[in-house]
Amino acid sequence: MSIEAEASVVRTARQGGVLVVTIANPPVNALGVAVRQGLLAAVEQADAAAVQAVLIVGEGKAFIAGADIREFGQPAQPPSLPEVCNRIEACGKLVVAAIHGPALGGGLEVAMAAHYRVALPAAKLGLPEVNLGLLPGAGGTQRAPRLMGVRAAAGLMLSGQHLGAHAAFDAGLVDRVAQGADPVAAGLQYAEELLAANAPVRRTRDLAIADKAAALAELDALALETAKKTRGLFSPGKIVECVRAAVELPFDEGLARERALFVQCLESPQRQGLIHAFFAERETAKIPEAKAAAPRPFAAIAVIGGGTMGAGITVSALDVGFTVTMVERDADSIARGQANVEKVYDGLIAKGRMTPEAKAATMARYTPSTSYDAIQDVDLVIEAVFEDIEVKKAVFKELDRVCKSGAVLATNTSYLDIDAIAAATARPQDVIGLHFFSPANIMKLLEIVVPARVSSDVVATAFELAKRMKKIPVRAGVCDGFIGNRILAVYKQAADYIMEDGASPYEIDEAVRGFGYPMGPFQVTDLAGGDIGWATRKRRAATRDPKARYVEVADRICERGWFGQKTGRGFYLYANGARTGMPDPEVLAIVDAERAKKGVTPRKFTPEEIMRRYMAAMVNEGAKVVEEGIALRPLDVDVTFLSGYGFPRHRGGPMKYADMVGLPQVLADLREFAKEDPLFWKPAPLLEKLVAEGRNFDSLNKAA
Ligand code: 3H9
Repeated sequence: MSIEAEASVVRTARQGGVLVVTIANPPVNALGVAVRQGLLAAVEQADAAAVQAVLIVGEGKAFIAGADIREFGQPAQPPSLPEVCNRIEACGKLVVAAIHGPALGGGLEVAMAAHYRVALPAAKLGLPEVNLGLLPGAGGTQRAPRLMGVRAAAGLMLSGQHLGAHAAFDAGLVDRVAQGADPVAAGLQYAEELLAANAPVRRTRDLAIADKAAALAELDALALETAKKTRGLFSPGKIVECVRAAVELPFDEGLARERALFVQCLESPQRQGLIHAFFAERETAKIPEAKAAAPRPFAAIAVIGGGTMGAGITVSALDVGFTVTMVERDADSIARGQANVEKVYDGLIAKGRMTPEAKAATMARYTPSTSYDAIQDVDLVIEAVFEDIEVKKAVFKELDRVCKSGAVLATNTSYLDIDAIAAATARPQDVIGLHFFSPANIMKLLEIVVPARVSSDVVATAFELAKRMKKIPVRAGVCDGFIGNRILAVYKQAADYIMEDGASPYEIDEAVRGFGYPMGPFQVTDLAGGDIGWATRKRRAATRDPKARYVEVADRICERGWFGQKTGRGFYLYANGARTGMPDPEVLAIVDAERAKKGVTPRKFTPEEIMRRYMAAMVNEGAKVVEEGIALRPLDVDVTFLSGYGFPRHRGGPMKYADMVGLPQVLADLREFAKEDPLFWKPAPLLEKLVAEGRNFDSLNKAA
């Protein structure tokens, strides 16, 4: 790093008796090595110069968003952030931090090492390291409890939540809330007032923690609660240990303890998985079409269909300020559609999360209609009718008839051929797929399915819609099931094989939960309704490879009318409307009967054996999806599963998981399983190629 570059990311300038230190490291002023060096040099300069105070501010939108996450896993470069924070705190001149935007992680640690803090209205203060598998490692675990008390500090670190300016003031994190958006003006004014009042240098390290005995008792309870709530996660428990050190140890020993535990977190595979997830979620929006074309402008949206999906999509659109016209085929259906929308808002009102006035204001942007003519002026249509290609084609013919030229026509489908739907119109360049997940107003994932003839600006518009709706978009190509449901179908099949070969559905669900999923595959089937998968299996029966192994257990269950939770019975028993199912001996008898019919002698599976197969199936299909260009990169597969299918975030997604296990190991597993069933377990050529070349999936993320 040249001197000029160092100088440019941290600038110093004298304003009267104050040395203004400006961090200018776009986009978010992360604390990379040059910033750390610059900050250290600025404090040295302040101590040596004839100034009375130092003001630290950030340029651009952020104060400081934290350590530079890209440096984790690389060799450490001095000075370390703890050193920088300690030096700021030790400064003999009064140090003030003026916070006008995000002050997160290491950013808040810098602010807490300053002697006084002022926040402006757009400030956001937080210690979100836990979301990255880390803990605040630059004194945050020792300084936050001294400023805000043990319980509040632990809560801030364990939740990763951000506090606004006023909440931070109430919590004791900042000393003053100022108006406006200019941190230099607010900071200088505060510094001058402090100087005029002869305010002392006030070091956070010297503040005492009140009532240590009570604090330790609280921490005992919190340790138990955290272990229960964050099952399987590494860093939350370490955060509690650090806070305990803040109470029990002198400051410098507490810092040393924090450092040791921070390094343990840094070296954990969970940190790798979570940081991969953080960047992957930001990469998925970087698609070729967005570089090639600008989105079309849009404000008025139409949703066709008022069922669960249509209503959920409508709520998503209303929530971010769009006007929505909902179209249904008759008066009864549109009344039901409107009721489905209102039900969501009434639920929020009942929980105290929305006022009736806010509901009325939102519903004022909603127009129900039974006529397509009502949508001739809208900019974007999302069709969400029954999942049947003929029904959808008929809707698109109508859209083609009424919609203005240039309107974007989107279909919400989970597996249908969007090229065929586009071909039903005279404007296939305007037709795109938007696969929302249920409930659409809650689930973050949006698969944006790109058919062959769509134009680039329509794809860019769909990504813009996702951004405005605060969804996580993933670009997918057209195939049966796109990225998510196509891969799901394969690992679900693996689960069925494991079941028929000897493990009970309950053992499989338990193994999958043990891996970190909130639910196992058979619980998911029961929740979604067994009839849905049954319909898909019937649809695929004609095209199924006759040589492919087919497990009939689920069909036997569905034939009895046991569709899961909604019928009180599926793979599990749900007595009296219970939401948690109990194992059902009759289901086990069905499984036994099917095994006997196929001549299978059941064998034992350990949870590890179950997961090796489950994951090998998922990764292998993921590799095929990447190879065929259905997903742009492995990270798109990862984000699909993290945000739409409950894949444990700390494992980074299936492809990242495979990289961490090692692709040679995954390939060896597939080859071993292929001895039993060569058709199902045939390794993806991409996987074989990567192993032969000594590469991993991540090498494809970088190349894209
Ligand atoms: C830490 O501090 C550890 C310390 O306790 C101890 C150290 C010893 N580093 O999100 P956006 C990039 S851990 C590097 O799209 P927004 C991001 O990838 C850190 N890069 O914008 C993106 O790049 P690109 C604790 C970062 O306005 C661009 O900036 N801090 C970092 O929606 C814009 O980001 C956190 O966990 C970073 N720290 O949201 C905070 N942060 O344009 C993490 C962002 O190439 N950051 N980038 O895709 C955030 O929560 C949000 O980025 C923020 C802005 C709220 C700041």
